[in-house]
Amino acid sequence: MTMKLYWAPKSRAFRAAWMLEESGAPYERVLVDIRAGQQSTPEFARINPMQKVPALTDGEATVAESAAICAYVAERVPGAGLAPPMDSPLRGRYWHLLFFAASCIEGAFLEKFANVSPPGMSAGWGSLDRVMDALEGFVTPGPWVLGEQFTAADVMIGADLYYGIELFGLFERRPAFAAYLERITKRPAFQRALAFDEAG
Ligand SMILES: N[C@@H](CCC(=O)N[C@@H](CS)C(=O)NCC(=O)O)C(=O)O
Repeated sequence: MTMKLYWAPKSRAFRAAWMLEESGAPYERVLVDIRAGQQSTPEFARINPMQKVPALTDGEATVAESAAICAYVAERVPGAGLAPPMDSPLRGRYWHLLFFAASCIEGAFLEKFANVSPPGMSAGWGSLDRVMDALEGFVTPGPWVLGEQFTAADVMIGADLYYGIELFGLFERRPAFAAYLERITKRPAFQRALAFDEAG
């Protein structure tokens, strides 16, 4: 059964689209035009009650939330090697960074988009600066966030740095981020996803 990605250009669905391209698995892209309100139909709400892209169906399975989709695809296509082996101690850092992207980088985006600075002690992501400092450590020395193996965690973190720095100019372009982005953007799967993301 072919996986179906419910997707919109220039959105968080880029993470899932790039991940599927990395996996090499066949999939179908279904455009949900969020600017035209197509996420608000009852049919789509059955796939993702949040009425947001991305969402993925795989036979009877449905998955929403971009980090969950990336982790799902990594396990669904084990031959692609996009997650550390089950017995690897790097599993700890792998899950940490996937959840960090979903819960902390999202908060950093919010600070910039909404121009708010909630008290760091109660904000789950601490502050924009704390997120940026932690991220700088995660991408250093590389080449990937787990070292030699490129994984779904790089897709989440790489997509966010690309969008945050190159597309929206929200995050500071630190030298470590620029070096990581140079590696990320050279990947053929990234380039394929970017090409259809930009084409809309
Ligand atoms: N936490 C979700 C966020 C998804 C999300 O916010 N998607 C936006 C596009 S970037 C969307 O579909 N917005 C349409 C809407 O809220 O109506 C994820 O990581 O997948």
